[in-house]
Amino acid sequence: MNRRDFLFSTSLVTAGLFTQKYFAFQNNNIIERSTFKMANFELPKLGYDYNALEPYIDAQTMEIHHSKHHAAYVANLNKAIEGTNLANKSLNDILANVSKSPVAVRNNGGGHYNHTLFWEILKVNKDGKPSGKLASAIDSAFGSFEDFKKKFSDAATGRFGSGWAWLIKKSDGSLAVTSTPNQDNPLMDVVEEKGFPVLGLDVWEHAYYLKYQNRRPEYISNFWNIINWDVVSKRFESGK
Ligand code: MN3
Repeated sequence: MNRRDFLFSTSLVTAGLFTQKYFAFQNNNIIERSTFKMANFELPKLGYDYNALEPYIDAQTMEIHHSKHHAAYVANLNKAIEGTNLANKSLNDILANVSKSPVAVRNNGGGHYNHTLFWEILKVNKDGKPSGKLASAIDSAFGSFEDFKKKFSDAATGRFGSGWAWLIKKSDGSLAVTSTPNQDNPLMDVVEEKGFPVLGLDVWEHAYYLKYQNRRPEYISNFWNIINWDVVSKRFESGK
């Protein structure tokens, strides 16, 4: 077994820990060299079953999206930062300075962050609406909830190719709607309009094609039935 195999099997048995022992071979003996934070971001578990968002998002789409697409972003992010000085940084730190990193870090770090957020803010909630401070902030930024829905839906529909639509909290605490290509997000130092992502919608075809085919607008209009506004409110109130 070579060293790479050994590191791999070690990370399997210790999956779930943020720090791992680092071992190396010396004089044919395995010795512990040091303990440091490995590149070990993990695929988060969903807080619900793959069929929980039906009929708005089908179980097969959810399963492939989470267990294949998101899992690949995590694996490729870990591969891209392994052995670099990014391996002991938080994902937020990595994204805030992503202009200095290889494009694999940008694509896969963004992919991991964006999907983690996406799973968290989904829940069947037909005709649900924001309330409290978030509802007031939406009214002051956009005029009304209906105006916000239109602006956000337009951003999602109009994103050419693959990307995301966002509701962000800017540094002055106010809200804005933005959109980013690929797996970019508003935390990154490469985007024009920065802010804390409060709500995000994945408009990559892999997010909707099995059920909606080319009908992205229908997927977007159904999104309003699956937003967990309690989680979105918490993101708004805690996010900087
Ligand atoms: Mn996706």
